Amino acid sequence: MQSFPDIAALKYEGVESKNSLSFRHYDADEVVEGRPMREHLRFAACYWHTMRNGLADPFGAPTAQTPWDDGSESLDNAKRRADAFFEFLTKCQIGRWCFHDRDLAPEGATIAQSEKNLDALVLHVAALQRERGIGLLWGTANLFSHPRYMHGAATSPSVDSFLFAASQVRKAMEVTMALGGEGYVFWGGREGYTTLLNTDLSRERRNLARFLHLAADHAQSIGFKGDLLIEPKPHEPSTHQYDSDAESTLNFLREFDLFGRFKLNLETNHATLAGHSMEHEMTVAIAANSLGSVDANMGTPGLGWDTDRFPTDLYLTTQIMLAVLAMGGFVRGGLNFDAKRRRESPEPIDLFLAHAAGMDAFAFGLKAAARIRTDGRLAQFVRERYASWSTALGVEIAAGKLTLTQCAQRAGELTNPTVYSGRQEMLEALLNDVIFARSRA
Ligand code: XUL
Ligand code: CO
Repeated sequence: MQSFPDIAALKYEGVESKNSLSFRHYDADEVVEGRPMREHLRFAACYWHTMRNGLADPFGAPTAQTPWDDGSESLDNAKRRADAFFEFLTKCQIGRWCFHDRDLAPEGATIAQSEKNLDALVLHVAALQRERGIGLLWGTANLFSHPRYMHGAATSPSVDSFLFAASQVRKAMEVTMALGGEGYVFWGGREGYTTLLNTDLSRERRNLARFLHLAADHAQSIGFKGDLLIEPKPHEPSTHQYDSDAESTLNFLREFDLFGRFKLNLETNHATLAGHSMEHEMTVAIAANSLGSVDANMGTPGLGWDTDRFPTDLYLTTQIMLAVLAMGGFVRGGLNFDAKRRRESPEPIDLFLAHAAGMDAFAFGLKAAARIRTDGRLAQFVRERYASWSTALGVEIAAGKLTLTQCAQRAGELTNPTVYSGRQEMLEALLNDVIFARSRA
């Protein structure tokens, strides 16, 4: 029995199509820079927002209409939800998915019961994955909803909470591996503080590092070959989260001898909450060879919280895909729509419309990014801007061959340093031209 009987599979219909339940730009087989679009974009949908988010907000009740869900915590209901989700993935041409342990299966009264529930669901979704040819992008453990984690999980003042978190991560990692997951994510929503008045920050950071070492060692011992990913976010629900942005997370990894064992899963709305652009976060991560995957969404300018909107901004998707192409494409990561519909878009069909909007925006962004690279003027401008560092003198300084005094002596031989225009406005216009030129679309 279908959960979405009135919705047909979405197809590529080309830019002239007026059908919102089709793709205008996403043609999975279209080859861009030598690879089909599906391989560049590696789309995933998330289980939590798609299946488990009733669309409540702090002021209002849930609005989402979910006829396949009887609202109970039974295993049968959990399996029906999974059936609906996989039907949705197939109809949207989305080849991957992501989940938290507690989204998928109900928590039991004991750890053993919770693990049994999860095993039952894992068996069920493993069959769905096989039948439909769908893969798991990443799995994770929910270490933030239950009251036992109110003060943190790995960073809780209570050893008991640390132990519970360890048991959850161990299990979630093992089922992620059993489902062929390409990655395993750590997002520490409560790994931070609400007030420094009651917080030993130094101890909490050390405990977080210990936890990550234990998890990485466990991944190694069970032979998990996927990426271990940390997802930065500056705050919400905590006042301050220790993994606040790409730079602070990379610094944390270096400080505690974890660098190289973890990559980053960057989310657009988290970047903007941190006061950065996604372009900034991606550039920082790629420079450290540490970009693993992307949670594709966007914020709402003027609203100071994580609104997780579907990513429809064409500049944003172009910038993201420009960064992805520059690093040579995703290896095990992808674009996971960690996005939710507005509370005012509660119908099942809105799930399809929302994902189609995000997929088309990224397909456009991919093609625009490829055009920018083919055009070449932007990269050429950047190369030429640093030309002085390719002269014999520049190379010697960069290689550490000159002392500060020798640099000062060379400065004395100059009349005035040569400076050129950065041409930002010209470059922005150039970008507009290449992104939106109809003749080249
Ligand atoms: C929260 C968030 C999470 C992580 C997984 O802001 O993005 O859903 O992606 O725990
Ligand atoms: Co996320």
